[in-house]
Parts: sequence; structure tokens; C-alpha cells
Amino acid sequence: MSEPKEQKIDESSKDRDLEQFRQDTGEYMTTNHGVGVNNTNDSLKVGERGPTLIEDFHLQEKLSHFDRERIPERVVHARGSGAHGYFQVYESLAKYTKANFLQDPSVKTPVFARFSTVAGFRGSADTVRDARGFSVKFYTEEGNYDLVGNNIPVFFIQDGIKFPDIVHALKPEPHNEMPQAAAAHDNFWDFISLVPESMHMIMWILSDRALPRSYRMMQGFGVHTFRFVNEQLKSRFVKFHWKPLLGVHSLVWDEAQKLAGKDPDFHRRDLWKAIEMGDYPEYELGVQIIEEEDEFKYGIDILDATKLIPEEIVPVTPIGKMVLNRNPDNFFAETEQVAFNPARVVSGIDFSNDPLLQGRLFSYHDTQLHRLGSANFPELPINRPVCPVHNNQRDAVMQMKVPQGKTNYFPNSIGGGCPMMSPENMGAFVHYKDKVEGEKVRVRSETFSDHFSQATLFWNSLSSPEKEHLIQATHFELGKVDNPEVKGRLVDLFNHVDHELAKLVSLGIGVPAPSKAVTSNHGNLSPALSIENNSPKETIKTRQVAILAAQGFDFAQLTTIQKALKKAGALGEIVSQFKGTIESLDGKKVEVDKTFLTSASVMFDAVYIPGGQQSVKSLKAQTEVIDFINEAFKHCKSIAATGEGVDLVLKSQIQGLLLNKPSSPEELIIEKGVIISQDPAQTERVALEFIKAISAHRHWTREVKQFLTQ
Ligand code: HDE
Repeated sequence: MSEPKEQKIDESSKDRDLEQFRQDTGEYMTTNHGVGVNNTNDSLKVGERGPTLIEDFHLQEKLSHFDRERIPERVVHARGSGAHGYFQVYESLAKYTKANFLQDPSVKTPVFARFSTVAGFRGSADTVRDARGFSVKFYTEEGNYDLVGNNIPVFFIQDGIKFPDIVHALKPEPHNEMPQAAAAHDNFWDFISLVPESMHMIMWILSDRALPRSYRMMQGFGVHTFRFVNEQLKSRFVKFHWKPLLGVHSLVWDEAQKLAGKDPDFHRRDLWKAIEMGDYPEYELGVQIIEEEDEFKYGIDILDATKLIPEEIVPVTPIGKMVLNRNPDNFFAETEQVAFNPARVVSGIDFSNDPLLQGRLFSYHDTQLHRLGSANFPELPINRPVCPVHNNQRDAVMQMKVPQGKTNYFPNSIGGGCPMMSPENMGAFVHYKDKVEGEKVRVRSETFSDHFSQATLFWNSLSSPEKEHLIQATHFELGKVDNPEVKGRLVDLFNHVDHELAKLVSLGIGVPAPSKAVTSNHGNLSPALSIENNSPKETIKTRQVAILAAQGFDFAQLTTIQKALKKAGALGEIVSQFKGTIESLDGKKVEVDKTFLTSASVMFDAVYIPGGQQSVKSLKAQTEVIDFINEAFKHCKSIAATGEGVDLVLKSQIQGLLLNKPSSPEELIIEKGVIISQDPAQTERVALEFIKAISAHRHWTREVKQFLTQ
């Protein structure tokens, strides 16, 4: 036997640090273990037509990973869309809170926001009638702070223990899993009819607030009362409000229903597209601050989540702005795996004893352990704080960190005592010393017993179009309820809100009207509750306008309007029969953005039809075009036409509106959001008037009042 030879390392060779491979370029396909894959189209077989071999580890890995791709969806708020951005405080809030991210106006705190519907499953439509979630994770230097709110300032129930009941009642019925993403069914309304505390939120749900035009155009509310605590450990109560800089705008019900079919991703697409185009959604954060000694001053229990504090009583002070400026790189890794939790507060922000909030403080972490499958979900990139994390929690499924050192307990001396307790002046969270005493009881506070006065306040505060819409919503929602007793009980509840309202509700749902009022309407209102008073009229930024054109259109008219829209921050998209290009009268080509097949009137905020005899003739021949215009008209949107484009408008239902309308000396007609001129020389004026009309958002005066006399 020969002696084994000593293996020698060639000293002259250079070290190759294999760690560098971890910063890979993503160019070549490998297995999850890093082995190169040269064919992912054919499994490994014995011969071309033979059986597949168990040794095909690539096939096995690919299929078994796929088999596990789905995780449990959120039990509520399953359908959502998220975006990255930042938050900046306007000026130091040191007087009110020691929260580090609310001190320095020069600091941009990264955020991730997620907007959601509540009832629908992950694949449901965006535009259903529902509350919307409005959650923001602030990645602060002193840990993550989650503000997990809704676009409605109050909630259905007063105590967290009722949450499974209301969610069961709301979700599809258990025997046949119907209806999807909708509250319009017996079980939901049965529950509501037995839980009068829900009536205030019900009024919001039946209002246009539950049909936002866009996630970029809805308010957000923290709902509960929280606390701000400053360096001197003085606590004040605080309620949080998000206000979109684009104002609050809604869809109409017919539009929302059609959109659910035409584009179930309407809100998701809108958010994504706006960010891609650099139209970053912006929201101001505002606070209502209530001194501790004023807790009982307003006759409203601030621990009752079915109540709000009217802004006219305690004004909302803007404290900073959130800008959403980056779409997620990967929906699953970020929007799906993000874990919000109202229990995640930072030093300077604390809880109140609202029993609904208290229930939430348990539920979110619990559900996330189930949904994300491991106690290590805070280590996922989207959930990881930006500040260092040190503690002695170890191991568990999918540990992604490699903790260093010998000790994993406290106190220790071997590990130098680390990690030590964080000092208070470095952001350690110290719970506010709220003095509590009492007997252990399962009761509801007497101060929670007024279930109707704020429902009435909301009703009184709506504009008349908003009221009309609300009544119609009751007819739809309760019209889908079969059980007459449930409907009877609901009319009785509406009668506690407002007698006239109850009579109008009963009219549409086939139950007798209540004979007399239970209480008289207090007559108070809060202007801030009406959408009307939350929608600035001076901007058309990011509005989408359909420009209907075909071969032979008038180039000058089309481009004049398109440029004017662009200058005002809106987007004019050309809609035609086919994709590709269309040629103008004078031989100029423009790109078609959408077709009548791939788009619909409900996807736009306004419509414009330029002249050009041939173009208009060809549009007239397509029935979809007249439907397009009629639908925009029905949904009270702004409509403009120039030159021969006016002929098309006159073929639609708009004709009825314009009959006998005298035109101005310059041949310009402006009537309820319809602006037309047959004189091409008027195109610039039409543009100006059109922009003004779009900034009014909708022209409700076109709607025929069905129920209200004023
Ligand atoms: Fe939630 N809620 N909730 N909720 N909620 C969840 O947590 C729960 C409540 C809200 O974009 C779940 O991680 C209970 C009020 C939003 O990921 C769950 C109670 C408000 C989101 C849960 C409430 C909300 C959730 C489902 C009564 C408005 C989506 C998945 C005590 C202030 C967050 C998850 C996101 C999500 C429980 C009441 C808003 C099951 C028990 C009030 C925006 O834990």
C-alpha cells in the first residue's frame, strides 16, 4: 500500500470569499438550495415517454413549494392594497407627546400603509359597500408604531367581545356561503336589528362614505381614544384623523356595482397607477386633543367607540403629512405579510380603556401568529423595525436571525448583562400610570347607552344628495332581507334616528311605516361629517377623463383639451374602437389608450368628445359610445364636446337637458356640468369651463329627487 499523499494548498492562490455570492444578480435559475437549474420545462423521465423519477429534486421542490403557497387570509380586511412612503411632522409636538417621530420636522419617518375592505375575501371586488381599513405602520427610531384605523370614525360595537358575532353575521351565511363581500343579507341585518349600538356606524355604512372614489380620496380615523404622554408624564386624550389632500370623494352605487364587474381592482389599480405616475397620495394627520380634566365635559363618553367628538366642539389640529411614494416590490412579501396591530405603540402614545380597543390589543397578535405561522413574523422585512432589536426571545419556526453569544436569559453576568434594560430617556416604553379601581364585572357602562343621538347628528349633517343616496342604500340593503320581522325591527331603529327617515326606509322595503316618532329629532348637525364639506372644489388633480375619438377626429380640438387637462393635473385618455393609432383630419396620428371593450364610462371622472365629422360619424354607429355618454350623464359626471362632437351629445340623453337652452352669444352652452360648443374657436373656453365642472366632482342637480322635497 502506498502512503497517502499530503494535500497541499497552493499558497499563491487568491482567497475567494464565497459570501459575495449572496449579493446575487438574480440572473440564473437555481433550486432553493442554490443548485443551478438548466431545464424547468420537462420533468426527469425514464426515456422520452417513460415514468417520472423520484430523484427529480427540482420537480419535487417546485411542486411542494407551490402546494404551500397560500397562507390563511386575514379573517377580516382580507382584500387590501399597500404602499410605502414617509411621514413628517409639521412642528414638534413635545408639549403633548414624547413620541420621538413627532418631534423633529426635518425627520422623514418611513411608513407602510394598507387600505382594505372588511367583509370580502382576498379576491373580492374593491368597490363594494363597506368600511375601508386605513392602517399605517410608522418605522420610528424608537420602534414600530401602528395606527390601525378605518375610513369611518366610529364602530358597530362597543365591546371587543362582540366582534366575532358581528363578523360572523356580516360574512357570507354559513350554510351556502352567500353573499360574497356584501352586507345585504338576513344574518347581518338580523344582528343589527338586535344591537342598537350599531346604528351610528350603520348610518355611515349606508352613506356614500362606504363607496370611496379612491383610497387617495378618503379620510382615515383612529376611531378609539388614545393617549398622548409627554416628557413630564402628563397625559391627554387624543383622537387621530387622516385627511386626504385631494379631498373626500365617492362613487355612486350604480357605478360601484358596475365597477365590481368591469374592474374589480379599481381601487388597487388607482393607487398603484397614481404612485407610478408620480401623483403621490398625500394625507394630513390631525389630532383632537382632550385634556384629562375635560373627559366628561362634552356629554359623550370618550371610551365609547360608537361615538365621535364633533370637530366643531374639539377642532382637528393638523400635525403632519404622510406621502405614499413607492409601490411594493412584491405584493405577498409586503402587502400580504404586513402585520398591523393597535397594540404596537411607542413611548409617548398609550391606550385608553375603551373596551373595544382593549379587545383589539389581544386579537391582532393572536391572529398573526396563526396567519403568518410563526412567532418570528416580526422579522419579516416588511414588519422589521428600522431600529435594532435585542432580547432573549429565541428559536421558533423560521428563525431568520442568527443570534450571537452564549447567554439568552436575564439577568446574566456571563453575557455582560446584555441586553440591558432600555433607559426611559432612550425611548423605553413605560405604561402610563392610569389609576384604576373597581369590582370585576361583566357590564356595560351606563354612559354607553345613548345609541341614537349621533346617528341623528350624522343624518342631519348630510347634504340632500347624500341623504337621497342613503335612503336608496337602505332600500337596496334591506330590500335583500327576506325576514319581515327583521325589517320591522330595523324600521323601528331608524325611527329612533329620525321619523321621516324611518318612513322613507319603510316605503322601499315593504313594511308598514311607523305611525309616530319615538323622539323628536334634536336638530343638531356637524358640518364636518358631510362629504360635501370635505371636498375641495378647486382641483382636478389626478382625475381621469375619457376622450372619445375615432379616425378623422379634429386634432386641434382634441389636443387643446388634452393639454389643458394635463396642465391642470388631470389625465385625458383616448378611448376608441381599437387599440393602435387613429389619424386626424389633417393626417396627424395619436395613440389610443383604451378601447370601448377594455374600458367603460364608470372608470372615468369625465368625458370629452372632440369634433371631426368622420370621427363622430363612426362613433355614432357604435352603440357602446352612446351608452358611455349616457352612463357618465347618469352618474352626474362632467361632459364636454366641441365641433361635431356636439352631435353625439345631442344623440344621448343629454338632449333632454339641453332642450330650449339658449346658448351664449359665443355659442357655448354650460348646463349642469355639460359644456358644449359647436364652434371650434370656443375650444379653449370649453376647456376652462370643463375643468371648472370637473372640479365640482359631480353635478347632483341632475339627479331627480325621489324622496326628499328639499
Ligand atoms: Fe380589526 N382586525 N378588529 N378593527 N382591523 C383585523 O387583524 C379585531 C377594529 C382593522 O391592513 C385582524 O391582522 C377585533 C376596529 C383594520 O392588515 C383581526 C376587533 C377597527 C384591519 C382584527 C376589531 C379595526 C383589521 C384581521 C374588536 C378600526 C386590517 C387580520 C375588538 C379602528 C389591518 C389582522 C391590515 C384587522 C380584529 C375592531 C380596523 C382579526 C377583535 C374598531 C384596518 O385581528
